[in-house]
Amino acid sequence: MKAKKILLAVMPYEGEVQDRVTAKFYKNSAVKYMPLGVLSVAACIPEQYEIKILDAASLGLTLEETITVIEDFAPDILGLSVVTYRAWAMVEILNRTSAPIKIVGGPHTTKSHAIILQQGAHAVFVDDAEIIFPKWLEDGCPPGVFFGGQVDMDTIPLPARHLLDLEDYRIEQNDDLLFNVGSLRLPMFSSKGCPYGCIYCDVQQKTFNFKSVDKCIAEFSELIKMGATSIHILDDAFNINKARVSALSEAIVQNNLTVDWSARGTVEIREQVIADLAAAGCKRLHVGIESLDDDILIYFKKACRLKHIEQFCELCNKYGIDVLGYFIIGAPGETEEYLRTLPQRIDNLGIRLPYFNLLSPLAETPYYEELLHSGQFDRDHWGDFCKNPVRDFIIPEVRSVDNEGKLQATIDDYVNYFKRKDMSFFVS
Ligand code: B12
Ligand code: SF4
Repeated sequence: MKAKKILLAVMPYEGEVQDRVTAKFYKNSAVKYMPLGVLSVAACIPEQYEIKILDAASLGLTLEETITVIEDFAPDILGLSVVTYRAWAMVEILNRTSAPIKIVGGPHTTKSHAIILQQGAHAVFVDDAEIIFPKWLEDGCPPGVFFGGQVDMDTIPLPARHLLDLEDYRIEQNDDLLFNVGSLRLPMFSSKGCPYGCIYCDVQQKTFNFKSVDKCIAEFSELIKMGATSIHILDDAFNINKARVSALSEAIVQNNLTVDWSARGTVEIREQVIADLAAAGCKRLHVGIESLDDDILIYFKKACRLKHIEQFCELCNKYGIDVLGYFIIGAPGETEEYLRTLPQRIDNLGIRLPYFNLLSPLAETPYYEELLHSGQFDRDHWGDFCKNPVRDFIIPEVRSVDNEGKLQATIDDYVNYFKRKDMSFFVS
């Protein structure tokens, strides 16, 4: 019998929501991330299926090219992995491809699953799909919405990275890279979820769920074997659990795993954790610092305060870990003085890799809800967009055009300041 064909696709960039958050400078097209969501699902699909992964975003495909690749492969089941930013491409692909069964998963389904069914999906998967997707196949692909909850990460295989061509993820050096860690920087997730509730964030899972140390070591080893010049752990909040971080660090040392690696976490003030990470060769921590003003940190509902940020930076400087610090400007109550002195204060803290964003009401975030309920938005723009996604959607601005322009120019100035100050960290 002919194997059934499954194609799992990441949406192309074309037509995506116009981003006000992140300046162009930080969206360096050389940096690509393997789509771990679909790779993790693919690893759980029984052998009798023929699987293709199409990462249209990383390949830089247009919508038309994406549709052509899908139609040429002619899958029996077409699975789309969708973030809300790319809901327009999702609807186009649902409407314009001919696979007999089309399904959708990814963060966009969390709130919009019912609508996605009306938009033409046969089935929609919410949350982790490693267990429910193979079960759905076994059950004969019924229609409807399927809730996967959080899976036990030690019971699932490592993402099926072999289904992709590594060459598509090689980084070609350019002068605007924030750091240079060789040509093959591969991501992994060691945990998912975050218990905090920062107002600008749409974190998908509130409960911290993690892989065992042994599983992480197996994944590190696999990535090193694949030729990774650097490993990036892109968790929501890597360092929530101190014992886990220290045990993993110890195991990295014991297993002689010497590779450049980094993790995405939160401000850490436990000295032993930073010391253990440094001893294990962790070179960078990517952390949402967001503000150096306690009132703004409180407004953002951040768990840390300025004194914690100072301690964290001091510890990272002491142990030789670089901080890639995310900052958000544009919060209510922010003063001219704050904006003027911010770069110098970041310098003084020894943060080598600052990354500036503009506060903007992303879909499904508490900040957006606040603007909606306070009447600053006269209607539910994101709700309307999810029901009827339009190409290049842009969320109406709550600031004046003048103020928005000034804030964007401020970010450009910051980028130039840090570029001028120490060109070496942009190219070294
Ligand atoms: C890595 C990452 C990126 C990377 C690359 C994305 C990539 N190709 O992987 C970069 C840096 C480019 C990025 C950018 C942005 N991101 Co991002 N990103 C992430 C992050 C940290 C990890 C994604 C990941 O790999 N998770 C691990 C995998 C295993 O989980 P998963 O992808 O959710 O997949 C599981 C399920 O969703 C499901 N599933 C997924 N796809 C499919 C498909 C099918 C068919 C099925 C059945 C199941 C299924 O099964 C998977 C396994 O359980 C997430 C946070 C998070 N924890 O998910 C944010 C996240 C996805 N990003 C988010 C946002 C908002 C952005 C930005 C808009 C931010 C900005 N303004 O700059 C941009 C723009 C993105 C864009 N243009 O589309 C939001 C999305 C919210 C939403 N409702 O859509 C998240 C959830 C972060 C957050 N806390 O708010 N991001
Ligand atoms: S911004 Fe980071 S710390 Fe805050 S809720 Fe989102 S994942 Fe958690």
